[in-house]
Amino acid sequence: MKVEAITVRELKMPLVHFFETSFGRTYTRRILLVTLHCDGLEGWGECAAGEGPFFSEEYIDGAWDVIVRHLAPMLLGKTIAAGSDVPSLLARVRGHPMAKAALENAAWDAEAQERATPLWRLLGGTRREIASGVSIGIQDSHEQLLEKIETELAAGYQRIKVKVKPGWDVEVLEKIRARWPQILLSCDANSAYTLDDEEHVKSFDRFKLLMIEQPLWSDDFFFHARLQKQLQTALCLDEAIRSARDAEAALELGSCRIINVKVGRVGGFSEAIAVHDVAQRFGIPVWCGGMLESGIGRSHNVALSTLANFSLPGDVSASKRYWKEDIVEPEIEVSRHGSIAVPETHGRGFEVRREVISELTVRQQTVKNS
Ligand code: OSB
Ligand code: MG
Repeated sequence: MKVEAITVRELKMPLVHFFETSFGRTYTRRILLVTLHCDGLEGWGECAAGEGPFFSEEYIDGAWDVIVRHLAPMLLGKTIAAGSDVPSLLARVRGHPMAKAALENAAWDAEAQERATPLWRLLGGTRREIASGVSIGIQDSHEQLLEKIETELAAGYQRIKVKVKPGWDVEVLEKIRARWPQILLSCDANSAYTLDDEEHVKSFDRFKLLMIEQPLWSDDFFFHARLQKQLQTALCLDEAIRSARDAEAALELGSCRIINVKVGRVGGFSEAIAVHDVAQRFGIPVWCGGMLESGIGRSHNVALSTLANFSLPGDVSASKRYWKEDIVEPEIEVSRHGSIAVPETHGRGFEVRREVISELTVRQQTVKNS
């Protein structure tokens, strides 16, 4: 496949309901899409970067700039045989994993179309159905949170994850457990705690959580290992794992017993598969995280979740939880038993809705060699 041109687009997509984490509240997503034009094929990718540099250093304006100015020129005019050829072509740029992932994943997306095979199969997946959980943000009141949980359980979701931070944790978990003693429940702190909170976090053990996600600093393995030794509950790392090498370091140190794999955070499908493989070698389960993606990123998350060691329910949930109207067809849907059926069709298996995309687009630029 020769990369003839690359289009970047920013879409403005209001969320059905705001999403709040320990680092802030989002009402409207700015979605960055890239399209690789190669040999008459279009591969689509989504950059998971947030509106601001709060989950990680990356954010949409920076990602746009590094893609247009540095990354796209490294691919333009190149002939690539596979999505897995892309990381080495982009390696000279340090960091910017979410920007790189958008391009690499678009190349895998195109490759799956060219080979007339489902993307999930190309990635090495085997699951025909994936288990779906939900991530529920911090709400205006405890009642509002309990109502949301009730709705999601009624919809069939297999695991509830709630966001926590100091002041929105023990009391909340107490109320959830009082009402639903048995459900699969986890919490995600997005780095809201420090070592001063050790005793406090240890008190979460009584809630029999499936895991506590990323309680400490976003770049730390060492103190998570120390905390893990003090806890009965499994720790799960999200922010801290940016590569397969990180996964290996974390697992050797004992920093966590579960890993959240986000394809954007680790820089694309190749590295995500490598993280999956490292965890599998250590006997550690992984699950697929989400970044409030549109249908493009969401469909890629579905494909990734079909790999064998994605054995825990992920944060990959239905389009309608986020969007009034998604940009793919069919939209991502979840069964009454909380699972997503993996499409048999070639490529990503969810077609782009061009009219909806152009209605939502607020800026667009095509980069090509003159
Ligand atoms: O830490 O998993 C996270 C959303 C934005 C940034 C970070 C995170 C999240 C989520 C939502 O938890 C997952 C989703 O439903 O897409
Ligand atoms: Mg997280």
